[in-house]
Amino acid sequence: MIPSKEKLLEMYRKMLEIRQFEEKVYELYGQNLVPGTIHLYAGQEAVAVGICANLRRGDYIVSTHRGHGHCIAKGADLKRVMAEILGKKTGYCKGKGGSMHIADFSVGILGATGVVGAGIPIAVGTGLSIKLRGTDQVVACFFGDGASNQGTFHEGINMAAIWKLPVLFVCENNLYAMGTRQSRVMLIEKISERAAAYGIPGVTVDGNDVLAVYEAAKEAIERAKRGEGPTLIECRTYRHKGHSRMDPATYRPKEEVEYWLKKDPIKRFRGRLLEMGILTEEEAKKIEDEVSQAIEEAVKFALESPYPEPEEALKDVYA
Ligand SMILES: Cc1ncc(C[n+]2csc(CCOP(=O)(O)OP(=O)(O)O)c2C)c(N)n1
Ligand SMILES: [Mg+2]
Repeated sequence: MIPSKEKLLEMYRKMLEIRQFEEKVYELYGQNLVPGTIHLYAGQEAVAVGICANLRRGDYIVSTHRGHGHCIAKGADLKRVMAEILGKKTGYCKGKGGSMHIADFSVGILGATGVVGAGIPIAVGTGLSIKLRGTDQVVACFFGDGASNQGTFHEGINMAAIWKLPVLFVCENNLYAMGTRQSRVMLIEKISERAAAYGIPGVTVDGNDVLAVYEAAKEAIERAKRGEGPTLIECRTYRHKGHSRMDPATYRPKEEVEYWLKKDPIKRFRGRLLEMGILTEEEAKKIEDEVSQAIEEAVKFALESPYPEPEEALKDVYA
């Protein structure tokens, strides 16, 4: 079922927010204003938004090193995310975590991790907690194609399967783990086939089609809420930039990059909304301007915020 007009427009706005946010981060990184590294989400927006559009505030997500988009889609505050990335005191971790450590329990963002595959057991524990507490919440766990070769993936999914935990395992297959192409490290093409090994459903969807992702998530959530357990959703997508920092990604064939740029999830969704009569050029322009404004405000807030004091370095480090 197609979501309501309001929902569709909200999804479009979120996708734009993520894209413009990431473009700004890239720019600020180039100006040496970002301590540490960054892994940009541009190109994969349909995944985070398609999944999170199905989640309520009280549902959870577990994010990754490429997590800005997940957090924005789940409702994180743009200003505090930007401030954290710039290492400022007003950021989510008071500037001590940076790009890979955004968490906001108030909107169900349980955190990100720079350890590939490490979010999977956390999501399984979250699923167990939901089951023991007897609520109707769900948890969506994002991870990449590379992470699906980690032991945590196999152990985690197996446990979630036998205990029928309400977890959505969302594999963002962007074809590469750093510079390593999926076909070099896996003899199967569809990662979703691995679901069969654990007796759960697995689907592969076009991860650049936000409505396809939305539908797959909806079905998985209904299943989870019926007590039938987890689903593995593989979303085939592509990152527009290199792996991290200023990686020029020269290991990717030019034709491949062009092919995927043509499949840009935002352009496609915009076109679809115009076609469906949900959006007019005028309305689109208005949303785009509002988003630019919000991103500008987030950057201004972050730039004007102070750095943490050196004396605060060891505060809040351990719970
Ligand atoms: C356990 C572990 N091994 C290796 C790394 C180094 N590393 C960081 S990101 C990355 C690639 C991850 O690829 P994928 O899971 O496909 O996610 P993507 O970066 O494509 O979003 C690797 C190998 C790490 N951070 N943690
Ligand atoms: Mg990958």
